[in-house]
Amino acid sequence: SSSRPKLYILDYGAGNVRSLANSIKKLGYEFEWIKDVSDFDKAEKLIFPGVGAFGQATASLRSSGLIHPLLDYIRSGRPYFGICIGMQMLFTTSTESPGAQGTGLIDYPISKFRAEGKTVPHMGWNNAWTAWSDQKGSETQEPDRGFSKDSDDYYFVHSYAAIIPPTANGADSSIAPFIHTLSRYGDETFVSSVRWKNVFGTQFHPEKSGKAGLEVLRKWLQAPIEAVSDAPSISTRQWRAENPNMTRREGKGPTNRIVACLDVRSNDAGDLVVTKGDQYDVREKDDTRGVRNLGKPVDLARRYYTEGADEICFLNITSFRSSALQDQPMLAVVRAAAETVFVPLTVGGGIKDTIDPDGTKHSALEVAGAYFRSGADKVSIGSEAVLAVEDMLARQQRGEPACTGQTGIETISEGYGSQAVVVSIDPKRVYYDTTRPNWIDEVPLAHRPCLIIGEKASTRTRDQELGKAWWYQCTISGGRAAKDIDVIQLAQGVEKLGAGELLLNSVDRDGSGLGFDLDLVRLVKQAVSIPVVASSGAGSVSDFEEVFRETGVEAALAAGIFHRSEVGIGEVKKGLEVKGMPIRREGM
Ligand code: 1PR
Repeated sequence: SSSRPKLYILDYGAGNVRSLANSIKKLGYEFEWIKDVSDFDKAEKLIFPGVGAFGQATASLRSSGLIHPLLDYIRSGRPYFGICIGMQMLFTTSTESPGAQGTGLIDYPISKFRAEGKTVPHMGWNNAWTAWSDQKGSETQEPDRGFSKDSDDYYFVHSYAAIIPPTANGADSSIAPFIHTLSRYGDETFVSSVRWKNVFGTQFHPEKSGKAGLEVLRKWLQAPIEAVSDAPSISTRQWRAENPNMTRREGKGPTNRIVACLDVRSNDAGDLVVTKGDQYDVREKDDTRGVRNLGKPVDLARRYYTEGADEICFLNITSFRSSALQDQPMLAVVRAAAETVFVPLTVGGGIKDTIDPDGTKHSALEVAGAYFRSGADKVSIGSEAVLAVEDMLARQQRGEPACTGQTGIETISEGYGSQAVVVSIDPKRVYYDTTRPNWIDEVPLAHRPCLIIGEKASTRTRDQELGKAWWYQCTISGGRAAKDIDVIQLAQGVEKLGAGELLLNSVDRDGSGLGFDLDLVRLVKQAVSIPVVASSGAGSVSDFEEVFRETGVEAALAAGIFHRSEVGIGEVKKGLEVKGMPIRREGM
């Protein structure tokens, strides 16, 4: 209604802000974008969804002349909600960008997580607990900010945070009055939200945090403007950290992520459908050989969101045939899905330098940008990553530097952050008959680090693996062509180029229901320090439990069993919970 406070969003073009816009619309609110300095005067509420790096954000705010109006806005006492970098902007400095100055409201440094014993960035679902207890010492839940239960999880993507040292004395710390919730990553406790008078901020992304995140947004949108000093005053609260156990409190997360994957392509009638192959063959086994149709992409994505998928992945499996930017239907699918799916969305297929039929060139960065603007949080690169690492290995052989700064992986991770770049790997086993004498001589030296002997394999599900050995060869164009690169070379190569996550498929296990290829997953997980999503072969709840337990991957993905409703996402989560593995409870 017209009596509602006038809401503005500050965007500086660094990433996916469409999801925030969508979630606000979904909650029934309207907003305007801040377009110039004078808009700050009109704003009665302001959200700043910062993405990217601290230094980039401050530099861009300074160069566009927005930093002082932003500061004036915050000082005026009108409500401010900063998300991620938008929250960090309230602080003075960050070790991410030495020399860069935030607004300085909170005089406390933002610093990097230690990488020992955990992967950095902290990417995934984690819980947050209110950092205050009331005078009687009981923990307050402060439902007025939407944090209802300690068990709710929120989606985080960041390497830097306001980290509280274990020895901190809460009352003395300059950050104490601002802490609203704390969270724990590995052995470190950090501030997951701040609240002070008119200022509120979350390190996590409420617009990507399912129902729990929408609730945090809704409470803030609902709060009247006058509620400026609605933060409980410091005298009535005690920082929980004064209790020495508080910063050492066990965090729950990050949780084991369950990803639903939709392979999308046009069927013979030209409609985009969700399809699913066996060993990458998506055509019916009968005489028609039509493309298998398992449903409409947007409908299925919505279903999986409701059922509690922690992440949704769209792979445009035939995009190598055409130009992704010409592929308007795929952009439209992402745009429509982002209107109803409030968990992270990954989009893959055709993310590379392309040339339209009319000769117009598009860089991989431009193609990715189009998907981010449509609502994708990450892009996934397949074939192009193999070619990039092939070039890299050749350069290294010639004694040249490994990186050129020119590949899609490099330019996109430079522009949008490495957390936005997934590499999808399609490895295929190359078998040897170990009953033959000297079989080992046939195995190229370079690929021996990923050789698995069938008798010793932990994934033996078929007798035909006995008497055999194999290594994992990378393929391109949906498994149609093989390259002389193994899965370890590829994984380590793309990590060096700046990929932030690996989506590890298996041509052999795809659609088989035989379980994940544990040997493959373990090899890759141990070869890199970025998160790995295990994919291909899930047939039952116990397959998920097994892959998390045996390999330590951060996420597991399935397609067929979800599409055919053989196993539900909630069922998978229940199975993991029973085994004591942390999961996000939404959808259960
Ligand atoms: O090479 O950058 O254009 O990207 C193309 C993308 O499309 C790659 O990520 C590649 O993995 C994917 N792709 C290409 N062809 C196929 C195919 O199936 N014919 N799909 C394909 C990959 C694997 C997973 C599948 C899991 C889980 N399919 O997407 O979801 O195997 O399935 P399951 O649980 O049923 O076993 P580029």
